[in-house]
Amino acid sequence: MKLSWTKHTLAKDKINEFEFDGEGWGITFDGTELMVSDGTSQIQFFDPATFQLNRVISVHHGHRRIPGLNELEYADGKLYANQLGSDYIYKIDPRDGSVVGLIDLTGMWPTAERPKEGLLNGIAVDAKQRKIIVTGKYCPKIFEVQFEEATR
Ligand SMILES: [Ca+2]
Repeated sequence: MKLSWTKHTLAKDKINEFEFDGEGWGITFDGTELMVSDGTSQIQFFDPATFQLNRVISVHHGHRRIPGLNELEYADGKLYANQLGSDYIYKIDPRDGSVVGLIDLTGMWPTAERPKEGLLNGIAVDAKQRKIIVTGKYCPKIFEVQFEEATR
């Protein structure tokens, strides 16, 4: 898997690239490290300047690992990840991989309205506004989900 990116979303010149073993499913940035998912329960943390693998966490709730982690978003000290095959978004402590919250979107986009390949794998988090914006593959809608709880 080769990742490359541009300095700005509108820029055309690639500024860097690196290769790593495995698959790249989701990526986000906490201001210090790049966090990359590969469809398992693991999240890899890379230094964005050297692309050195700093550490790996295994996302878990108690003793149970959470597989299928896909799209990632970082906000307000927490990592958010949707899980392939469910309508869950896990809220994760990126320090140790422990699950600290679950956003259950079951029923928001009813199965009967979905194409076979449809899944909720597009997320953006606005922790300050306590909102999550969700869409997905073949999803004709964008949902705005308001948290009731604080995100801390
Ligand atoms: Ca996103």
